[in-house]
Amino acid sequence: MTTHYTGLIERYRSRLPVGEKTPIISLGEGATPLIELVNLPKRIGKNVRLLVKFEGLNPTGSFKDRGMTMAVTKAVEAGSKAIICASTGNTSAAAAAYAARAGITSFVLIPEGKIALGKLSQAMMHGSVVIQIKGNFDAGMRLVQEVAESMPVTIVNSINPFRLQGQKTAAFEIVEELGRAPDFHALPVGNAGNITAHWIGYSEYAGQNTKACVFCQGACAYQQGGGSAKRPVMLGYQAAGAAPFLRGAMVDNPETVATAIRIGHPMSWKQAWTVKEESGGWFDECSDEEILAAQALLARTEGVFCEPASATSVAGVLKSLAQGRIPEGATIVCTLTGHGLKDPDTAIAQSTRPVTVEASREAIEQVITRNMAG
Ligand code: AN7
Repeated sequence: MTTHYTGLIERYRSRLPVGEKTPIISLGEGATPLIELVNLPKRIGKNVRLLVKFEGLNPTGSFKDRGMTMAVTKAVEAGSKAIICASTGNTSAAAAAYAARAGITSFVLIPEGKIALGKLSQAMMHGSVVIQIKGNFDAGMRLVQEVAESMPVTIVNSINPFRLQGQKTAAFEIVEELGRAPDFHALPVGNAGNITAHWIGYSEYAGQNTKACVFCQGACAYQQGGGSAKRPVMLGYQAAGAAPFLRGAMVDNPETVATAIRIGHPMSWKQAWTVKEESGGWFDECSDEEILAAQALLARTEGVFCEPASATSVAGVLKSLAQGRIPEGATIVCTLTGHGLKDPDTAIAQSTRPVTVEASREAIEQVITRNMAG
């Protein structure tokens, strides 16, 4: 028996819109670790089970690979020779890599100067046609939709419904690993595609309907749980400067250090409100300071390095725990959407600078003595 893992489409084939002849484009995405946090709950003095789903360990370093394997697979199946997306960075990295794998062209629109260095390097290295626009993600998204009307390019942003189909598999993995759905599931929210995809995944697994699924509008749930299995309460956390779900309206000039979620006009606006309603969840916002503090806390107390946007899920949960909105005893999963290496500039800016010394034994010993506890 072979144990070679070949990606989430093969693993969840029966639950995804692929056929026998579909040419699967995969880089071995999915099957990311669900890490139980051991130090952080003690540190905040809360009796909770807190786990992080580290999506930064996907092939291009973010959860976008789950959606991109499906979107590019379906684009190739349909005979498309080029894909296009607007991106705050991670979608462009994934699109570039999967297009390279498929041997097709990728065009990515990114906001000039506002995407993290690692993500830019990925899109460039994979040979994408990188188009920097003098505008933000929302402007790029509008342009992509306009251009795709007249040009032979397939949009691979999350308005492409195959994206959410791929991303829903993260929820399958969590239920399979925990043996049940968590009580709460927290995610950073930008376009709100991922929170919607997770809800679709949890709903399918529980054999329950959801109106958030654009394919079926609530009619195609898998009936495996007999319609009775539990689903989590879904929590969506936004950066305060880019929080349309908190304002209850689109935001025209979003700003945040978490550039991945610097989005003011979310594409899955309606679906995300449905997720909130159906799950009994909520949206909340975190300041840039809270986001960076959570990122550093994860890195320094748990050894987990995620990018700033990803830490928003943990920052939000810390806030909701402090407020008593999440009760003690709860099992909570936070999605860490992307790897910390994506954004080295932000990591370095908030960390202690390295010391520079002579290349001598004495100098090193001095540094050790100075830094030993006690
Ligand atoms: C690390 O790459 O929209 O709420 O263009 O990169 O599903 O949009 C990125 C989004 C969270 C938000 N965390 O997810 C893009 C892009 C990270 C991200 C989100 C993104 P959605």
